[in-house]
Amino acid sequence: MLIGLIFSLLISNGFAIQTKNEVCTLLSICDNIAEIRSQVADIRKEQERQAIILGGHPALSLKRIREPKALITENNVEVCTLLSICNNLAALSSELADVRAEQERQADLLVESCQTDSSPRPANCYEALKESQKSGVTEIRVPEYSRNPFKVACDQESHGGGWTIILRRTDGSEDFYREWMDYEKGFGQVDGEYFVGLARLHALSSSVPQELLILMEDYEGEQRYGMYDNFRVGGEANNYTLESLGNFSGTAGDSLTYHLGMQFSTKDRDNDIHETIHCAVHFTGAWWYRYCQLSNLAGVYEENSFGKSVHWYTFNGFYESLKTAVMMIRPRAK
Ligand SMILES: [Ca+2]
Repeated sequence: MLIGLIFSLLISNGFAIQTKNEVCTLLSICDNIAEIRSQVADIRKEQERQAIILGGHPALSLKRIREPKALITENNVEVCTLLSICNNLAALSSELADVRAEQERQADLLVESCQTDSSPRPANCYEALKESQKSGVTEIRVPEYSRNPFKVACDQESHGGGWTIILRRTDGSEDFYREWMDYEKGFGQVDGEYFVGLARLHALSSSVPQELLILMEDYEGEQRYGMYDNFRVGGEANNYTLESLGNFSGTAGDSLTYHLGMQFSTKDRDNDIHETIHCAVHFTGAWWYRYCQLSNLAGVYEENSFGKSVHWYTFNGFYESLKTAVMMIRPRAK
């Protein structure tokens, strides 16, 4: 009791040991560590805020930072022992390593941001078409996504042109059986097989109503298409739900309206409504699976087993894979 009173008197002048006269005790060490950890936590909060400012799309930029374990509580009720000091120092060391890694990442982002290319860019392939750009790879800037432009492929011939290609299967060169993070960011070669990425797709389709065109060809050379007149994909918060499709027209039949209202699923995210099957794993793809699918354009190329292939049920059924499948969008004509 008396010792406790003496300790409390000794440390009552503040956390830090500021003068040589102050006695260095276990408690004062614990208090100092607690104060340092609290300051590190403040720095991490500030880093999270800056990550959003620097990174553009927060879901892609904000590295998940581990929550520190509170080995010393705010009111310091934990027993202050050599063991707890060692544990706290270990935690502090790990937290500082995280802070440093994040600081280095943000420095890279800052450099990139200072080098931002601010020259004008079309916002999509329809604008590129108006600037007389031909089919092929072009750079677009979508302010809702990022200040920096990114590359997409444009189809300026089919159905009047102006189409931004969002998914393309042509030769099986790219692996489409991938995880959520890849589908969110996009992957592949923009001059070949690729997926534009769910975050970009949301940004592209959320500002202006879009038409969706799907061109498909089977191995007999038969070509069909499907068009929807009001295509929109939701954001990260609802797992990029297929929010709108509008009316269907075309020769391939409608194998997508079945998926309307569904969230996107990948092999590591089961967002379908099938209670016993993880559709993305079962059918080796990634899609707006329901219970499970009528279309699977991100399925396995040249695969011919039930449901796993690149298929569009009302064109080629559930077995034989399509030779080509291209999805593209264009701002809807007013
Ligand atoms: Ca499921």
